[in-house]
Amino acid sequence: MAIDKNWDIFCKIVDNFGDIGICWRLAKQLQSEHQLTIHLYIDDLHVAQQLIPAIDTSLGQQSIQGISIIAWHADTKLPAAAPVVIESFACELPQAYLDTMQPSTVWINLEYLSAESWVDDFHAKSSKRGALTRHFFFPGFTTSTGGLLREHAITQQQQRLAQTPTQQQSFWDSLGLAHSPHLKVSLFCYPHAPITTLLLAMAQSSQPISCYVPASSILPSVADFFGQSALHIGGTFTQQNLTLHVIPFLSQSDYDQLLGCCDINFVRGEDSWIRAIWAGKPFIWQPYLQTEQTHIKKLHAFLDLFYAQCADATKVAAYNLHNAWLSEQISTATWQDYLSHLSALNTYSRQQSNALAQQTDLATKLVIFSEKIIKNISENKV
Ligand code: TRH
Repeated sequence: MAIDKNWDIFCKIVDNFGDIGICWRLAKQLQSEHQLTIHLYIDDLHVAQQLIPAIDTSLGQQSIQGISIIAWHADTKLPAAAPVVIESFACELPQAYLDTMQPSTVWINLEYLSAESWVDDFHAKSSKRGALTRHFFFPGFTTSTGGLLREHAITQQQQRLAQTPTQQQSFWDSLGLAHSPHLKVSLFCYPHAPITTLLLAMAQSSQPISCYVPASSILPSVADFFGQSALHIGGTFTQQNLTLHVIPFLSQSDYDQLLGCCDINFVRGEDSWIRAIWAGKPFIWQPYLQTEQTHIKKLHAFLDLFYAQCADATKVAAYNLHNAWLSEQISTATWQDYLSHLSALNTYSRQQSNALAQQTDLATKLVIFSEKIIKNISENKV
């Protein structure tokens, strides 16, 4: 049975860029790979504009890359609900919109990603709200979950980039930078990470390192390390074996290229974490800080899953650097030990990336899931 082609996605920007980063990527993939018509409701166009520079913040509605983007405020006039509605990250649909939903409306709450084992049991459960049914869709790393957000061509694109020096050169040219022969590290993290200790460990590395920092809230810590009062985009700073470049906050596709062109990527939150996996390079993930040490449980669940087949010494080096990144300092020895396993980590990360890319992706699973619900409703099974 053909699924109805109109989907609405609601995105509330709670903090940072993860919510809009994921909703925008999902909207584009549903439109381009599944030929759906997407209306994306966003509550903060100013933040969204950093990821989608084409947004005109003065407009109530606009079309960008085939997606209809709607400014979502308390007084936004909402049309009747689409047949399929994605409520991202429990953002709470407006009452006026809920009032137009039918028992047949497919209402899906898209949850945050976690590698914890409980996700397998909670994925695709539902609860009733009056005559409506709300389905809980959990992204994840196993086949029992909702899968990972992945455009069909991304892993091939990243492999092509890794094998094509001219393509890498064009990327560095676009940033106005020379192609460095040194070990290349990208750094995107939360400001509470032990940034200055990482920079010191890199400066004291046994090999030269080029570090690329997209402009974000960590610049004051980086400035401190280099004894500067502030840093500007385009600035280059050197200490011992470390050369650091402050680059602009990139478009999502350029950020993918940065991840693909670097040898080690420090990533955070949810979306950059998944992108680092598809880049197929060694990466260090900093989870979003949560109460009750939940972020530490999430980190360990992921490390246990991702490094399950990894040789012991390499696995220990990866765990140690992740744990240090979550603590108050990274020692030069921990960093150096990670570097000594880099070749094995590189091969292993590429294998894991390829293995995870064999699973059905999140957008496709969402489409299959909605089709199933629509079919069940039409056959009166719910
Ligand atoms: O910005 P984040 O910290 O978002 C977080 C997480 O999603 C977290 O799970 C959630 O609870 C919280 O928000 C509310 O990290 P994340 O998820 O990696 O999102 C960053 C986005 O920014 C991602 O789409 C990649 C993109 N990005 C660029 O487009 N250009 C850049 O230069 C950089 C550094 C990132």
